[in-house]
Amino acid sequence: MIMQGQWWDTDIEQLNLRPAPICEAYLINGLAGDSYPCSENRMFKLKVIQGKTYLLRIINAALNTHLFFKIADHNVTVVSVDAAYTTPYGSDVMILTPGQTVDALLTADQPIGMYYMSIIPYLSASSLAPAPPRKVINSLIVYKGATSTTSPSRSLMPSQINSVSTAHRFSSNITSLVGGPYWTPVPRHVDEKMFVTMGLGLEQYALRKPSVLVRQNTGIITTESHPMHLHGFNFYVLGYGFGNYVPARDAKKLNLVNPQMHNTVGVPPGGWVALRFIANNPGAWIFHCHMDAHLPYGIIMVFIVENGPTPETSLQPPPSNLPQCTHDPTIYESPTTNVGLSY
Ligand SMILES: [Cu+2]
Repeated sequence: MIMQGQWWDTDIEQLNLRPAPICEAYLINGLAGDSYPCSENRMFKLKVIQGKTYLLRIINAALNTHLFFKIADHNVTVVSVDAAYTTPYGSDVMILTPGQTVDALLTADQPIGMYYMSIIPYLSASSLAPAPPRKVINSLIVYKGATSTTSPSRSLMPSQINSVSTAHRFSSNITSLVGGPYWTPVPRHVDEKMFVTMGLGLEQYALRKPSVLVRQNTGIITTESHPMHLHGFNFYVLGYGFGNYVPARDAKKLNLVNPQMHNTVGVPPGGWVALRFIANNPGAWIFHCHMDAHLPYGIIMVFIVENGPTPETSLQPPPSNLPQCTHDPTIYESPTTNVGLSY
């Protein structure tokens, strides 16, 4: 498990300020590693045996930053994103948006030694200042038999903080594993189409009942990749693009064969994603940007998915033994509608 995170030397309440303050450091499994003198000897180490293959689950738990992830001298094979199987995809670098997970196979096929496993922020809104610290944060892959005097092999990280093309290449090349566990074909019939725009300084929502939506990322302050996360459902990502979505041009390029399945998708800066999902989970479900500071800006909305025609497609009433709040009925009343809310 590789957990990417952030560390602030500030009151946590300050993180609600807009724009959110820049973090002091990024972390791998809670450790900032040797990029800072004070944490030089506190670096996550993954011990491996030459020739063996390991399954890494990488999680971006950072509050507001996409992160590139790379292992020196090793390629990995991505097998799942957001816990949905993918066609095995070999890559030397990956991008994770806040809240995203990637599972990847790592084969220890290099000479016995030590290799940096590193992250660095990706900021697609490059015109925004101040920029986060552009330090590479390291952890280590340590082969059994490696001597501690060996200096680790370094990763060549994407050179630009706004390496949009590197991020886009990784994101857009993922496809789902057709016929794999839990795989379901993308529905061809669409009941409702939706077009949703979003951006800093501009909010326009034109909503109807869910089933398919094109999400258009616009902005009058700056364009930026917003990691949009949907509760209650996985969705198919049929396509990504830059600029405006033009149905006559873009609709025929959508992937209806093996589109990736996600619950979080990074909308390209100034671009669009085409999503499709089946509204088969009644309740009230939030669809929001996974950068927490963008929620007060308004990049959040709720799908209210109504009950279907049968008991199997309807939300059941709460069980009779569900604890009831009794101390102040003016604050809480027993649910009268079959609506569930998840955070
Ligand atoms: Cu956002």
